[in-house]
Amino acid sequence: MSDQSPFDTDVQTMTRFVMEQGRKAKGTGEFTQLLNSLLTAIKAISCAVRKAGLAHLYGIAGTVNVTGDEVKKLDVLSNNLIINLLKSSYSTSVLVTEENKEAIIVEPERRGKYVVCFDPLDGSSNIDCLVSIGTIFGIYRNVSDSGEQPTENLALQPGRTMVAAGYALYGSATLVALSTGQGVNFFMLDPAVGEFILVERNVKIKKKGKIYSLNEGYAKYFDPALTDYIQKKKFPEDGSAPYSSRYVGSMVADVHRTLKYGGIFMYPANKKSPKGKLRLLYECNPMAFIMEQAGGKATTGTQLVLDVKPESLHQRVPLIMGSPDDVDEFLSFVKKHEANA
Ligand code: AMP
Ligand code: P6P
Repeated sequence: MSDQSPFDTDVQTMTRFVMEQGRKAKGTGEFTQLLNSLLTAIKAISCAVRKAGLAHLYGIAGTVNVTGDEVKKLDVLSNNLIINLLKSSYSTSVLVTEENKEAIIVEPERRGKYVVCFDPLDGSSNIDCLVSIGTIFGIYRNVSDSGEQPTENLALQPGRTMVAAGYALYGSATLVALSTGQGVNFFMLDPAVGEFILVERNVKIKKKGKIYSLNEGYAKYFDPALTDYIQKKKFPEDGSAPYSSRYVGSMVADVHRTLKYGGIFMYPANKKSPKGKLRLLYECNPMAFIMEQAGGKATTGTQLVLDVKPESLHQRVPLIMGSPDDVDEFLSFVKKHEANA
């Protein structure tokens, strides 16, 4: 009798996908353990985000994080979930999170060979108005000699050395974008089953888009090259149509839209924020890894993000990323203005 059930009885869940990749990699299983533990934390965060209004998780937790942002209860809960799930995966040795000034050195009895840098709930200033928010993570190998006491310096590796990176978007649905270096895959959470389902394989960004995304409220502080570039997006001189402007103010939402629709997302340096606002280790590097794996480009304006040698855990870098032709066009304006300077 043919299977009449409406359900796919062989659905490709993220857990299966990660285990299959693990088998192919002929690894010890530690990396698979790390990814699946992280996914459990993300599912719990998604559940909390969707219940926050009812569970009174909104509102200020009464503290501020290392970068001076007010810490909201969901931030605290998300941070603790990821720390606890990663530590209990026995696969990590150093954790760097936006919410903790110092790196977390995992106790010896639970230590593994990976370093994870993460922003547990990015865009948290948007929590109370229900705008999409997200989790961002980057995974490195612990490159210290075995037996050596791990330190925060293990997290100061260029993004290019990452083993994997990704993000979770808590939007109209909960989606995870993951790359382990062989392209980008999208997984959507089926809340009925509590599993992420593979929905898009080997995602590629458009070569050129029609959307620019940055906070134009800072136009007063823009440098001449940026002002010139944005002006040309609004008033093209080649007879093409102007670009659309889209800006959510929640990095994961803005980057995911850029990945899906093409175009350019920018949080550039400006006179008010000479290094930009976004943090290298747990915002720019993971997103740059994903963007490059999807055929996009991510630059600080002077070098590729993934080539930056980090100097401190919470350092900021300017970020311009998206469709390669759009990023290259922006860089041509930088070059033009440098030549005229
Ligand atoms: P492990 O021995 O489990 O720590 O894995 C060693 C290396 O194999 C990892 O650092 C990854 O580069 C690769 N690998 C292992 N498992 C997976 C997986 N599930 N997905 C992708 N790559 C993996
Ligand atoms: P602005 C959210 O607070 C965040 O860290 C990113 O998610 C977002 O891209 C950026 O700040 C928005 O900053 O200055 O435009 O409000």
